[in-house]
Amino acid sequence: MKRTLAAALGALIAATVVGCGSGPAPGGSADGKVTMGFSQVGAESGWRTANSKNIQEAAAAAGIDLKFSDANGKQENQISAIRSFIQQHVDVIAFSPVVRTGWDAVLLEAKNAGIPVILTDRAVDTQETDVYKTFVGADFVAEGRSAGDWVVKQYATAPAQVNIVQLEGTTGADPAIDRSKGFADAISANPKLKVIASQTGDFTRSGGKQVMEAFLKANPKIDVVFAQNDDMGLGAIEAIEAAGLKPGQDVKIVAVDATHDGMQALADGKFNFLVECNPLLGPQLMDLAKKVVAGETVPSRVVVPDKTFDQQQAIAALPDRKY
Ligand code: GZL
Ligand code: ZN
Repeated sequence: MKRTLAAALGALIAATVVGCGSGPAPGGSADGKVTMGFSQVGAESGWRTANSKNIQEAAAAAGIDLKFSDANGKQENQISAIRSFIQQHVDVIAFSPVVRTGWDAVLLEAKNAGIPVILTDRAVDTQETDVYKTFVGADFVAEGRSAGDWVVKQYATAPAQVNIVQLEGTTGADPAIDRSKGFADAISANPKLKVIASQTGDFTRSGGKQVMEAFLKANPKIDVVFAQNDDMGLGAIEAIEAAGLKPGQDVKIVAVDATHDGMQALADGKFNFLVECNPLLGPQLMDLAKKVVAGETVPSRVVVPDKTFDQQQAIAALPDRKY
């Protein structure tokens, strides 16, 4: 009698253990937490550092075990980071692709390893199907258009050609391609608005400064700078002042990101208009990751809202800006 009872009890315990565990713990982490491998572009701008901080805080808040790698702006570093995440059998991989192309092979490797991928911030061009589950980030074309619309409004009654120079983001990066497109679309409304020079400043302050110095040497009259991120615009301010001109007055500046330093420049009258690009993608990313690991369907694209700021709005918003 006793033996059969013990056997039955043993079987019952075994069943419950297998039942609630539903197979091995996710991501190889013993405590059953979701493990995420995250490959970040680098630390090139104020936006990026705010984005990284937010992702790390959101992972902690969501109880997600985050393996975070900084690629220092190099695609090959992102590819090797993703490969190592696959080796580590993480539950989910998320990354912000530094450029749009060149991801097919490594995305297929993740798919064949059965590890879901989420794109955050920047998008990719790929011919492969179902190699990432979703994208969460801003609409960069709309951001470029908002910047262009501001220029169209500012110079609606301009009697002569308006000379615009453009500081482009990292060559081949989704935000650089899309912001250029949106801006060009918007300013095509007025043929007097001319982009007389356009070059990459690689989303950095030093890049923006160097390119703006060259633009100022080569072009006697520059009316407007479209900086595809604040950091390049802040570099342009230094170059404009070094040339004895007043940024925000002699040369107007419109930029994208609306990070703290950009908002301060706008409040100080050295920028003229800012289009926000929200870096606080962390909470939505972690929520999507849990859903994807649980096998739930998620939207293919989650676009975060952006706002625009003029000087008064920047002054009002600055005190409680989180980044
Ligand atoms: C935009 C992001 C861009 C920022 C830059 O979402 O990819 O990269 O605009 C950053 O500041 O370097
Ligand atoms: Zn895009």
